[in-house]
Amino acid sequence: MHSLIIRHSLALENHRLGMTTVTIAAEPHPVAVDLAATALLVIDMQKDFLYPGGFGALLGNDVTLLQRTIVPIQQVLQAARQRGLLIIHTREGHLPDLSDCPPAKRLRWPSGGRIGDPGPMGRILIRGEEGHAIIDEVAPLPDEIVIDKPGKNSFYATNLAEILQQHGIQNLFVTGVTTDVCCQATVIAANDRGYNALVLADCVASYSPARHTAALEVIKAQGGIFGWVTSSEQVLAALP
Ligand code: C5J
Repeated sequence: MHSLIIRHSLALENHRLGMTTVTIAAEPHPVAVDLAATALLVIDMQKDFLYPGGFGALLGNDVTLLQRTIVPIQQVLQAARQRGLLIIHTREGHLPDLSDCPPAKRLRWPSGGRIGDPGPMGRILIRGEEGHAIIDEVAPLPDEIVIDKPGKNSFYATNLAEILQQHGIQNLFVTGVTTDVCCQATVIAANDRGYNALVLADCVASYSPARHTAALEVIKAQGGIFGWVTSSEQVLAALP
């Protein structure tokens, strides 16, 4: 927590010096962001979504399609850490007694593939189980914020809004999985709450390349109806 405050103070100091507004190449148009008011969001990079035997795999998906996000997220994480950006990781999952999991979210799948059922990495999508953990490659540092969320949208039933407000955040670099589910749900919710969401296309992935493309199309359509689509390359190139 202490070094989090120091890093954030550094970002605020840079802001005071007027050094932090950068223009990022993006679609549908370039966007200027104040880095002191920008957080990196790393959504649900959990074994349950990226590894065989997790929730994603049990739903019949090819989890290897998500793995191309790992290296670019590592690069963006490293750059964000060096520059003192606020970094927030999320994890989708439920309490062991399932009291925070609406029955409708479980019962739409056959027994054996449901949230809370036993799987090779412990109970599926349950907090504290191996499958719920963030993969080692992008693991949070001890001073980084980790938000446990019971929904797809990262604002639902979490303190994300309060955290962003406390840190004066207006812009979100959005990374993680999956593009069309938790990333898109979070971007739509962020837009309604007044945030500028910039989705890094190579740092998000779907179990369906078609749905990945479609989700990004929806986000950037109509002049950026929900936000912007950019890439790790464009963000890294814009950072001072
Ligand atoms: C899903 C997510 N796909 N993190 N969750 O159920 O996208």
